[in-house]
Amino acid sequence: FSSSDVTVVFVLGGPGSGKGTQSAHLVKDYGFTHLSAGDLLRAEQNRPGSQYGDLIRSYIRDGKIVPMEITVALLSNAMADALAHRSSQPSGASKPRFLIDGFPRKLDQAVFFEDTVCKSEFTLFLNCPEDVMEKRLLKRGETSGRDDDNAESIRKRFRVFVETSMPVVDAFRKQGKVVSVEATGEVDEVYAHIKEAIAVKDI
Ligand code: UP5
Ligand code: MG
Repeated sequence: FSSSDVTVVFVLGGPGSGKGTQSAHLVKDYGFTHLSAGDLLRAEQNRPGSQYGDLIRSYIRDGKIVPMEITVALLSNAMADALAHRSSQPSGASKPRFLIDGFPRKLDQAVFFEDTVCKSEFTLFLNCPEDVMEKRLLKRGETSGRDDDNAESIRKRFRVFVETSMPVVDAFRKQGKVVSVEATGEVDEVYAHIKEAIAVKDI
């Protein structure tokens, strides 16, 4: 994909910072196609006949980052699918826009994706302290059925986020490509901050 044909915005932030929740709002107001790397991996994990099911399950439970070949293939297939659907519709004139949530989680993934799939326009970073995120995830864990919404997996996810994924945000920040938003308040309050912060962006 060429960034002259599609717009890619990454949504990054710690586990439970609200990436999925806020992406849903952005889809409604800006017509983004939302692609959650974690959701795509969970779908692949549960797809009958997938050769990666067991691998993905064990990586996610341990909060480890799944080898990027798998994740990037899932993402670029989902982008191609969305574009194929779109071209059969009498679409508007604007470029297709993708919100890619929870990816890239490692520096080499960021470089690989931008070199081989598409350059990102910017990264929306949801900044949230661990105690707030932990509370949200434990609460969700009461009903989510997610293998990684338990105290031990959450601890591992936080560590991987700090050690491995924050460097991605820092690298994009050095390129002047990060919009950072405080993600601690109520959902609507955080969303209002996001809208304000991205108003200056050409999307
Ligand atoms: N909630 C949200 N916002 C709130 C607010 N403002 N106030 C109060 N509550 C709020 O929100 C989490 C919970 O908090 C929900 O119950 C929500 O209602 C509430 P959500 O919007 O789901 O937050 P999100 O940041 O999306 O949290 P998520 O748990 O999805 O983050 P993770 O980054 O941990 O999960 P993800 O699915 O992206 O990845 C899971 C695993 O997949 C990774 O650990 C890794 O093992 C693997 N993975 C890869 O290997 N590679 C990838 O590229 C991606 C994932
Ligand atoms: Mg999510």
